[in-house]
Amino acid sequence: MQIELDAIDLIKRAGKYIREKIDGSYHVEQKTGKSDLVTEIDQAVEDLLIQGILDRYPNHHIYGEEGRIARPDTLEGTIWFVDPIDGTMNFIRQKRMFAISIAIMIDGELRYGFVYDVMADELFHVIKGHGAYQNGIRLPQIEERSVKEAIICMNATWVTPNRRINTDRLAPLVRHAVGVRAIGAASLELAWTAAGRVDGYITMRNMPWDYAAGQLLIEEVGGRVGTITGESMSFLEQTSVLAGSQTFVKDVLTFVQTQED
Ligand code: 2AM
Ligand code: CA
Repeated sequence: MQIELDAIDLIKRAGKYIREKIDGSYHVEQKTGKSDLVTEIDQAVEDLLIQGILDRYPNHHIYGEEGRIARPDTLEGTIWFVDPIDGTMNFIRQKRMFAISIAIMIDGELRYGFVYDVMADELFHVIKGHGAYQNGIRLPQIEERSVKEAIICMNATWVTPNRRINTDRLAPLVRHAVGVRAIGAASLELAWTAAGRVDGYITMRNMPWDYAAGQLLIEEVGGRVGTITGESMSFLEQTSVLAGSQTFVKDVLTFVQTQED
């Protein structure tokens, strides 16, 4: 499919650009706070991707994290959800474990997803109904694991007092799980869930460009993605994300509901 080849070509070119720039100096700015950052590189990569998409597909819409182009307010037509660097903090401080995340939605349906781990040169990609792949090798169906068999990707923020969820609901998950990991890049945490390296991902705060590509990867291998209360995604606003196998998601929903008073 041409659109798939075009997306991969753009992502690989953007990845090369990031690898060339990562050890140079660049300007860093805070967006909503000290953990929500943007650099000149994020912006340059978003510009490069937008230009590449519009050169080939002038009628398509783009929903990009850095807002370098007006965002659509409906899901009609073809929309590219673009995160030029998912895990900007990792990009700046760890210099690894960040991704370019792109999802393509056609008339409200996710059809293509790409998560490119730039420093590992590892591309996860999915075409709805035609398989999910890790560097071209097809991923098997997701393993069905309950919380007590699972390694969960989750940031510690959500089990310390916060304004989005009562910690009594999530802390028991940490106690029951085999282990908890935090990568710091939502799209990679979702791709790793699809690839079976971890068993699920939970966050209280993601935007569509963070989760859309990873969501399709997980769904294609038989998993489930929704909000922490089990609803489906709107793709237009900030949301919680609960992702994993059918068994994992159902189990977490029971935990969260059991903790309700
Ligand atoms: P980012 O690096 O592209 O901003 C862990 O921080 C994950 O949450 C990353 O995927 C990060 O994406 C995302 N994230 C950080 N701040 C966020 C915010 N204010 N809203 C939504 N997602 C955010
Ligand atoms: Ca980003």
